[in-house]
Amino acid sequence: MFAAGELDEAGESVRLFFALWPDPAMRAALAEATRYAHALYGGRATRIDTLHLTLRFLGDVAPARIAPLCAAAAGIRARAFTLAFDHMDCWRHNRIACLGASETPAPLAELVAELETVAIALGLSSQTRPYRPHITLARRATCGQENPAPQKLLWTARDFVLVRSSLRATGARYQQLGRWPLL
Ligand code: 2AM
Repeated sequence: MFAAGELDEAGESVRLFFALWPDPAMRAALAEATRYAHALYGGRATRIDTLHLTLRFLGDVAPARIAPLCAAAAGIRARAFTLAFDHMDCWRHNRIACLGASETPAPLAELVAELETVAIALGLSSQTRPYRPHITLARRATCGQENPAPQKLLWTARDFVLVRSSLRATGARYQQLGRWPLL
């Protein structure tokens, strides 16, 4: 389903994903949602500086993939869009508390499809699960019976990024490798 642990000749790999990264105003709004989710569901709140929306998780790939991924991402011509986060969710199967968007705007679906084409062209595994836009606010959450309806949060996306994730005991550390505009 995902790229399964690709290694280069030196036995190295990097964990990558494409994402939307919030601007300071959106990050502040997401910080408030995170505090709310943490108060409701407990668990480990997402560090505020790492809040994001994943577009396409690529998994562990050889470092040599970074340059062609960036070149392909630079060739994407996708439209800017506004995404409405309209509900709080707590997923029991992986204990993630998140903000969800009921509607996937057409330009977002097109961008995700373009990134899928990029991944396949580079020989990475295809994504078989349907895309569900969500922002993880807490992990190891204790999901209750009811999820409250939070205030609607609108995110206007004007660019997208390629991110490297390094897993640490204290949580993932993220490094942006490239940023490309939406039109
Ligand atoms: P999540 O927050 O729902 O776990 C970096 O790990 C980002 O990629 C996270 O936003 C994570 O989503 C997403 N992701 C998607 N599929 C993943 C997978 N199989 N393993 C780890 N992260 C994944």
